[in-house]
Amino acid sequence: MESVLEDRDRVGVADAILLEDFKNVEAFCDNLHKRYMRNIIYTYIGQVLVTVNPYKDLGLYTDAAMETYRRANFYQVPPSVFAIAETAFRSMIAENEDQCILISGESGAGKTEASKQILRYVAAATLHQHEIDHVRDRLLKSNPVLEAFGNAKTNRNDNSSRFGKYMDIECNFKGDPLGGHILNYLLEKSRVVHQENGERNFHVFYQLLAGSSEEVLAKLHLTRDPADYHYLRQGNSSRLTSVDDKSEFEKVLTALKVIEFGDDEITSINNIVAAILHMGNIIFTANDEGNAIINSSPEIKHTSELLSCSESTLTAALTHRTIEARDDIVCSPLSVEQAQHCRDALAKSTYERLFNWLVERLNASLRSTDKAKKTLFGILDIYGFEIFERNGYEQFCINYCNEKLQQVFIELTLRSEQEEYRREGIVWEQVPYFDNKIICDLVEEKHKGIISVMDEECLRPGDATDLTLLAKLNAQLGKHDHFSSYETVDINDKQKKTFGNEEFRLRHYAGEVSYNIRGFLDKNNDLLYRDLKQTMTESGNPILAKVFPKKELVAKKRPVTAATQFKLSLSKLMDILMSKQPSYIRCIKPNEHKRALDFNRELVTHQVKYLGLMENLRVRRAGFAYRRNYEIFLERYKSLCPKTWPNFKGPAKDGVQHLVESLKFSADEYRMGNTKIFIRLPKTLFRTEDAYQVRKGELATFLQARVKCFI
Ligand code: AOV
Ligand code: MG
Repeated sequence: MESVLEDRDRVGVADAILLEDFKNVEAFCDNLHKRYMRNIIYTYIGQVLVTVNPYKDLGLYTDAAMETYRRANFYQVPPSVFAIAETAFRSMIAENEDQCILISGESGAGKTEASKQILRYVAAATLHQHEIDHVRDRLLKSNPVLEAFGNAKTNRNDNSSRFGKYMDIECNFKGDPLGGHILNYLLEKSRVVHQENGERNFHVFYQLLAGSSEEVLAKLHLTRDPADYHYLRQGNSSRLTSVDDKSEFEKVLTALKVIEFGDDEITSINNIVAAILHMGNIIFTANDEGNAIINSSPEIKHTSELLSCSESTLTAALTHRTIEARDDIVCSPLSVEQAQHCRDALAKSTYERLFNWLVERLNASLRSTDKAKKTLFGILDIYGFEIFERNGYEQFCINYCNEKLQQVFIELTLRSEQEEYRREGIVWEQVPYFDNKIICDLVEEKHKGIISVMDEECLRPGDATDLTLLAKLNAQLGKHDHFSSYETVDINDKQKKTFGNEEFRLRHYAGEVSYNIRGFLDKNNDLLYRDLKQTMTESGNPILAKVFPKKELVAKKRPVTAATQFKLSLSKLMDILMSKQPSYIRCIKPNEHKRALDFNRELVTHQVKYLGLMENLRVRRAGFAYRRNYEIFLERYKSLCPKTWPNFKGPAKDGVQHLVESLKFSADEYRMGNTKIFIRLPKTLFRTEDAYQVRKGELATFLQARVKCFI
């Protein structure tokens, strides 16, 4: 607190609630800017932490720094992710209540980095004991493994999360980690077979090539050069300047060892990753009848060898489709284009299932055997909102997910605020804010939303295409305020020429995004032909045999579509988050160039606005900017009133009542709640704090004088 007051001009305020001009977004951004240029990337809005990505190592996360936050009082240490972790952790222990840390912000804003520091902090919270160290190591090492398989370079972030992740750390009553559990959400698997210019495939492919020994490489029939593989060269960007694939691969292997993956498991994984690379190089040509045939023999040979399946079965499955119609079985050849599509579908599906298997395998190793009652500490790190030059089905899902999270933020910050006032018996004033439920409904509403229309079109037999889907969306949603497309925009509208005719545009909470409809139906259907499934169920690779179970072949029911599955899993996630005590970290991206000390005002202001930070601030301020437990308030300021100094015997609330009378707070300046004092304006607090500083000075002089008397 002292530092906050002393350095206001130089480093701004540590809590935006202390800003005089709290309604002004300029003042808010000024404060962030001032701090950012002094390498202070953290600022609070009450209990919410706002971070601005520094794009450089500020040395903030040392063990010593962590120690500073242990058992420290939230307001007496500088803002930090560690303070958020500490506060949530303490309240988990003290109140025995499940916690969750929600980290949001757009792609590249710093969510994953923040989540890693939180995990580190919680994992390091307890003393070293053999069994706990074991769990702790596994929790920490799950990160590099998942990042290798689930992160990739995009044009927004060199280490972009391409899956959503929610991790629970299970703790006993002392806060010792006993185990953990990871939930993963919709991996962007299309990346396995295609990357936009400037982007890469998942890290693990490059790591395997750069980091394997010559011997392993030879066994996998691989070369070192990513450019040799169709699935790696489409983005024309195989090198990362920021990380070294070789040393990253070593870290992944070490992590796998710590988690006790067996050598056979690691070989199985490598075989699958390598098989996918070979698969991408399989070339189809047309025979005289125009049907696809494979004549690139080494690729299909290596692929089938590494997938441990028969070469002839795989060849047949890649070039034919068998359809069972009642009692008849018809096997028809595929065109070259269809065969390529089949090959890519197999690559995507195999990779996705490998990823899911990895998560399950990590969960098995994190599963606690301890029967003690557990409290959960959850950390949510998802893919952030993103807009690219070309946005497809994946961006649609990712941005929908961000809309849902914004809903949680709105509901919980307002709800918890309301509840606190109610609990404490204080009147609440409503603050207007933009509720993005309207956009969530547009996407997910039953029978009406985009997902429903899409599913209907997927199920419609016959001539459904992406374009018929677009026409349906236009017809059914064209009048919605947040939906537009070339067809639905008025001919006189200047905007009209900005629309492509294969696009629809959504006005998201975070900005407008145009989605290209191409691929929507296919990706939503997410079908893998039976022939390929069957081939994989017969694989001798134990992981593949597990992730392609035979029972899938006899399942009569059509699997739910990808978007509906995602919608259901997000809805479950919302329930999980709502049932816990939330803490928020809101990450801001300062510039588009991944550059340090480059604070783009326009960009930051836009994020501050759409994240709802100004409303958040206003809500905190509309009522009472500061609130403090009676005990803590009394302890700090007791020297300011003769009746409470040096000690007050009696309930803290009575002591605080004496204090405020002695400080001459007017009736409007404060309220006495059931357990806390609420102070309306920061200036009241400043006045009190100033008085305290003076008093502290006096006391110090007094003490010094006394000391001198003794010398
Ligand atoms: P994201 O998780 O929010 O994006 P990251 O956490 O991956 O973003 O951050 C992007 C990059 O910014 C990192 O790789 C670091 O180089 C840098 N960075 C972020 N936070 C810090 C920090 N506190 N200190 C130093 N550098 C940092 V995405 O996963 O794309 O939505 O899908
Ligand atoms: Mg991330």
